[in-house]
Amino acid sequence: VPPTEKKKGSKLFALKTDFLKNDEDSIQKGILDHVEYTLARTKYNFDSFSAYQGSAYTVRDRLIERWNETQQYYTEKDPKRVYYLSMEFLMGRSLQNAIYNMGLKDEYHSALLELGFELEDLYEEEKDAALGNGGLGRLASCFMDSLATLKYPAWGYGLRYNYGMFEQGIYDGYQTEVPDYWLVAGNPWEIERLDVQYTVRFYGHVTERKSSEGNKFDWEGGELVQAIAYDAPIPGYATTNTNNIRLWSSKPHKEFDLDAFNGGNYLSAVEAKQRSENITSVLYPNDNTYSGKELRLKQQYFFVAATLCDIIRRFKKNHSNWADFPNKVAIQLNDTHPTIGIVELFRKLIDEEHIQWDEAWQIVTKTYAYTNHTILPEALEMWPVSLIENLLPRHMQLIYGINHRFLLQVTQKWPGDIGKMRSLSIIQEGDEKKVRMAHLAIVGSHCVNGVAAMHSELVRNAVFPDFAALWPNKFQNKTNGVTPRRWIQQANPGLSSILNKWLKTDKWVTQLECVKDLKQHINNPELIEEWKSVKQFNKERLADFIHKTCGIQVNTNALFDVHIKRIHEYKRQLLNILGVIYRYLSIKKMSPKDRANVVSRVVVFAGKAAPGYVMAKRHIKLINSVAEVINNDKEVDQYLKVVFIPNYNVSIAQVIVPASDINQQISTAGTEASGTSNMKFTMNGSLIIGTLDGANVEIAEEVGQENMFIFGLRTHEIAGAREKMRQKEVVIDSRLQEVFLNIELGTFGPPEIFKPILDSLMYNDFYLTMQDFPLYLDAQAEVDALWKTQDAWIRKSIINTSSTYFFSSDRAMKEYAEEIWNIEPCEVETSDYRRY
Ligand code: GFP
Ligand code: GFP
Repeated sequence: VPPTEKKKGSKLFALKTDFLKNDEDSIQKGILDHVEYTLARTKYNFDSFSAYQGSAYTVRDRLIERWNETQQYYTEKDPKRVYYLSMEFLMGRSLQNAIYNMGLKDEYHSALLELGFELEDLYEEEKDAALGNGGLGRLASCFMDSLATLKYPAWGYGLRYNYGMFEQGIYDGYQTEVPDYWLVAGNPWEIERLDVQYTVRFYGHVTERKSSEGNKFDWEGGELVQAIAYDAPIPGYATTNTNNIRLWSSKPHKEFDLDAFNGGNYLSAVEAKQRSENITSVLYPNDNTYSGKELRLKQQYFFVAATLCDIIRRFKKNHSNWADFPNKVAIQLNDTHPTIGIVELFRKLIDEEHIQWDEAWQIVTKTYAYTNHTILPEALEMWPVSLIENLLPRHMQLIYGINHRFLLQVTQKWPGDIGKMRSLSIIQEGDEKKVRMAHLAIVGSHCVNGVAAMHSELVRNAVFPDFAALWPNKFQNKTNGVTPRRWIQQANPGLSSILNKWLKTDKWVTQLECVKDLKQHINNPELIEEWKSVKQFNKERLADFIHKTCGIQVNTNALFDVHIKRIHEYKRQLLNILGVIYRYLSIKKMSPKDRANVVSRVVVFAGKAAPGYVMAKRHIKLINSVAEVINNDKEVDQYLKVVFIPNYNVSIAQVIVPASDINQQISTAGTEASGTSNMKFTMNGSLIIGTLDGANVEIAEEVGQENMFIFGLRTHEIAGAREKMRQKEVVIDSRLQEVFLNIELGTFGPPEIFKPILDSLMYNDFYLTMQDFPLYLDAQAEVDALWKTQDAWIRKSIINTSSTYFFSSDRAMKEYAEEIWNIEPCEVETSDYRRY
């Protein structure tokens, strides 16, 4: 069902000068009007939440104007667009971001003050939009911000889950999961588009018809589901350009199930319809593991089927020649999750547009590009052939055809090499045949990229070496980045003021390369003092938050040592907590005189474990049990506190990151594809204690290893270290033995709870925690030593911030635009009275 076409000639540019005004009075009136007419509350008496909602609606009004103007402009200019397909967008909060990006902070601040509200308090009323698990989803959101800011004609496409990332509680030290029905708080940031709907088919059968131009295939029958668009405007910084994230929600298809109805089965007909709403019900909470659930595959297909209808509709507004498609459309696959979209576009070209096989395949591969985010084998998606055959019968036929032609290429390159064919094939043979989605993504794309230099090397040389031999030019690196708008300007107002003052400009917000000039002032005591006091302010802000959420009082003069990310064995929160235990035991043994030299620390953890990941959840329990003992031990009170902040999300990260002195990026070398919190911390002047893994390697190149605490096994040493572990040749460090002993003796609670953790280390320490432990302690000792010379520390902190240009998502997006998508900025012409 195509959306109703707009009548030709209904241009809206003439309305420009009627845009809403941005002075205090107009904003105030807008807020009050929304309180009264949208929320139906009296404007003479309303609370903070209503003030937040009223403000959000006035911001949204302004966004809609810019957004419509942008979309109209793009339609008029018809530039090549990029479509970023991602099953996850971890957007966090929107009010502050939109107000800052539109440049209306002061106006909103004073408009609200007169109504009796502090703008900053209203930010806190907003619930996070958490439609993502972790790094991958947050990356997508940072990219969206940069694309709009750089004025690229870009769209994000995804799913509108009713339940976002679960809410984590901590009870008795264990993680509990509560569904996050986020829409119950209302969502002023989305616009329901009943005018944009498509029908998606599942199951059914394929019929072959003879025709004069060869055989035709019709996919018929099965179940129909309706996809409805929900749009979230994405404002660029200081520009009219406002892009869009379009999220699909599944609804029952309007065609009534007449058979069931006539058979008197009214209720079962209703139930069948309810099932269709399940598709976009829940975000799968999985951290780098693939789940073979049919519903997940349904989500993936539903997502790309609706998205391609929309992309093709837009293309057809101005074009009839399909050869132009790759010149007007670039599609980026954020991981393999949307890979079935390759086959879906191909199917539409062949079955619906009647384009010949080779020509259709050319169009497909020129259009698609694929980003890989992990090399952990358990994360690689492989769908059983039987499942696809049942759910998407026509797609399975086409996959066989695609694979057949691909394997002919393989034979040309390696004649008679059955092994190569087997290892490269899109289909994995075996008891149960499976479709390897990563192979399909590589074969169907013109470009494959990893997300940090080292990761891209591993993708090319370790994971897919034969593909790289076949197509050496297909493989690229695009190191991740994060947006300095959210992660410096919004999260750290104190640091922003310092940058504005010392750089004598706020240009750094969009041109982060400016921050390198800060280095000139590195020895200026005034800067050092300001730096200290901003950090202090941020630490107090976090201390208040910790007190409010965990009831723990922390010393804000202590070193804040932070480890926040999904809980996973490869990220090694375990290494950290074992180190904490050692620190605790050492302090306990010290004489009062020695204790005087101890560097006080507050160790902060936050992060969620996938609900089915038993070992990760045990690590959370261990952290909390250790925290319980340490925090209640009066003897170490002033030296050590351990805090696990529950329900980690984007808005909590915005409070934690600016307050940290060091941050832990301690994954086993070769396992973390990139990491992005490492970039956020570095921007905020926090020093990394970390391994040479993922983007840490490039951060070290920019910042200098002497301004970080790098330790541990290197990637090329990992295989050897694992062999040593298997041969039982690892000598356990005596300090670690002492830690184990204390866990076994019950110092931190019933030892049987933690036995599986210790066993995992003793029998199969795959992530090499034991071998890195002594090196980790050495690095922590260096941290303590440097902390004692505060001015030297601050200088390193300044160097970190001033070396972060490369890690801006603006840089990343420019590289993608120029080297993968071949798109150009399309700046919306601005009219006079608006601020920008
Ligand atoms: C068009 C118009 C926009 C309008 C949208 C949604 O965009 O102004 O907001 O439709 O109806 F240009 P496309 O989705 O067709 O690009
Ligand atoms: C994954 C990888 C990270 C990488 C992000 C973004 O993150 O190393 O930085 O994707 O590319 F593991 P998660 O979604 O697993 O957190």
